[in-house]
Amino acid sequence: MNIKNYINGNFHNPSSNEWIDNFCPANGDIYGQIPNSSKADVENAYIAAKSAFPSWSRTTLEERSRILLKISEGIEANLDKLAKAESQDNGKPISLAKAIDIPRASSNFRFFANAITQFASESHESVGMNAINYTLRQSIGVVGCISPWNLPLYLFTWKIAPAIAAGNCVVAKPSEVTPMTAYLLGEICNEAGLPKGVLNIVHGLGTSTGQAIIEHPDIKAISFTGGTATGAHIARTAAPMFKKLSLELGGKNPNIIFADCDYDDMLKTTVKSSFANQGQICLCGSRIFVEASIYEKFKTDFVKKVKQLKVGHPSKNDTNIGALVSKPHLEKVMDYIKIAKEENGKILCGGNQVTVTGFENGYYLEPTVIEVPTDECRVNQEEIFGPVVTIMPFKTEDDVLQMANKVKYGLSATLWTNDLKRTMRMSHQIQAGIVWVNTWLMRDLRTPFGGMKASGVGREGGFEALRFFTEPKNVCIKY
Ligand code: TXE
Repeated sequence: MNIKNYINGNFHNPSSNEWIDNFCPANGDIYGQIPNSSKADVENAYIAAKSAFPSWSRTTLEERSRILLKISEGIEANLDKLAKAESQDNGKPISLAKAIDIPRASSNFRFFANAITQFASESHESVGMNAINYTLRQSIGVVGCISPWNLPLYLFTWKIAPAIAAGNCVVAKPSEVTPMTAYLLGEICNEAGLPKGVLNIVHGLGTSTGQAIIEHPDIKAISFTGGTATGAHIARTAAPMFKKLSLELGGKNPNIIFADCDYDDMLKTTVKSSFANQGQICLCGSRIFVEASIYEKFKTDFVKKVKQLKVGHPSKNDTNIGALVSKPHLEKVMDYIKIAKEENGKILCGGNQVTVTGFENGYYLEPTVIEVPTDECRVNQEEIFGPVVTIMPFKTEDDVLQMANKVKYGLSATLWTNDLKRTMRMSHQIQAGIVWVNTWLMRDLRTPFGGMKASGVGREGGFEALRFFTEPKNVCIKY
């Protein structure tokens, strides 16, 4: 199936008529093609967005909210179709796409449809000076949203919904590796009555199509989720043009387990936080640190549970681990397993590719647990972004805190303990944008979301996203 660009409410072939193959990770087949969009296509998308902006930015909040709610309902009504498309495009189990990805894409629109009606700005009375200041929060204009392949529609809509709720018009690009659900979203937006040009979706490679978006002189803000190296490149490109940037990048998140935790709950959740979505979530707890007194027990129990995970075709309901997203990505993850061995890491389970009968060319990999001799080895420092976790014991709270913070990333952290004082001490000192205590990936969409250090700049979520997608202007009136 061929995908098209969605520009000004219509579907278009790329102007160059150049196409990129789209692979199905479950069997390695090419099952469609996507536009290899050029600068000219991005310019067309920009022109459509620019012409839609004056009217959309003056559309009442009630009307914007009504349309966003209709998009949310449209996603819900197409749950099965979208989940199937997501699973086929990405390799993730269909059960996961149905339970998490697509419902969350719908929630993103519902959440920002409501949030925009509650968004308020400040006023400051300048006492003794007979003046009042108020802050206008104005729509920015045309903004760019660029998203990755791991949670395709989930993250695409996480950016688009607040951008258009705040009155902007958007030029968006999903990952070229997983373009399908973004393509299907276009039709849903038309059916929901989103005015033409408010959202424009261009498909293509990061280095050409994405590059044309980030270097476009009149696309004033960029919200990006993806790899840290790409984020650094975007920052370098956008800085001299003084664009507003929100960068949500990689992570190498510590999962810190103390002996006093609720053990069964911790064990069950740790399997999830290690391997959900084949470990391809920037929030996965990929470095597991376990207090020495329960280390051996944890090791045995964890490995036993991980071995029970079923690697299989994403369309099967009993599949726990589907296919990795692409062949190059599988190769990258496999390389890290090799590196782990060279660094004297001990593979406690997994480590090998899996052949799924009937789908021999799919990109399947066993969930892998590596016991590392030191926290400084590469597999403990670099983002692998696959079904691979490291484990090692720790003795004291100070030791584990140091190891937790001794990476370049700072996205999220998980703590398992019932000691309140320790919870407070640790969560205040851990270098991460998000700390989960006795849980993982529990999301309240009102909370600030993002990372520190090499995990990015800025926060999205709730009013933070609406602040990002608006320009504050102070108006001072003397009376
Ligand atoms: O991401 P890229 P990749 C990490 C993970 C993974 C690594 C690389 O470790 O192995 O990053 O993945 C677009 N201008 N994460 O190469 O390239 C690209 O087309 C503008 C973590 O797939 O960063 C896609 O739409 N855009 C992560 C998006 O950027 C450009 C999720 C992300 O792709 C561009 C994914 C350019 N010059 C990978 N170059 C997370 N934080 O969740 C690329 N793109």
